[in-house]
Amino acid sequence: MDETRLKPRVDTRPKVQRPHLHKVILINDDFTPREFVVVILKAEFRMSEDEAHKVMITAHRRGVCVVAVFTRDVAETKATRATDMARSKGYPLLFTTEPEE
Ligand code: TYC
Repeated sequence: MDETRLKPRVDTRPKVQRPHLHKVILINDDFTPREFVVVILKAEFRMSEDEAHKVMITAHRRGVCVVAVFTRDVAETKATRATDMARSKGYPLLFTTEPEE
């Protein structure tokens, strides 16, 4: 057999793409009660009391805090739902999203 002949090589690796992830960001304000922020974080982001309190206090002290990372649709839906929940109670609490690098 002629060993110098090259076998055709077919790349069989699946060309899968990782989904682009987006951060949900909690923004501080001067009016929303701390306990209400904790309630929203627990309800929409399934956080424990401790986790929710840490995220709330970080946003309170630093101005913003990353809540979690999701695919774009999920991040936008959760940020909108959480913001709307606050609006329905008359609070200016705001959740935004931004793409992760
Ligand atoms: N700063 C608010 C207060 O002192 C509490 C608060 C924390 C509001 C985090 C928004 O994202 C926030 N009542």
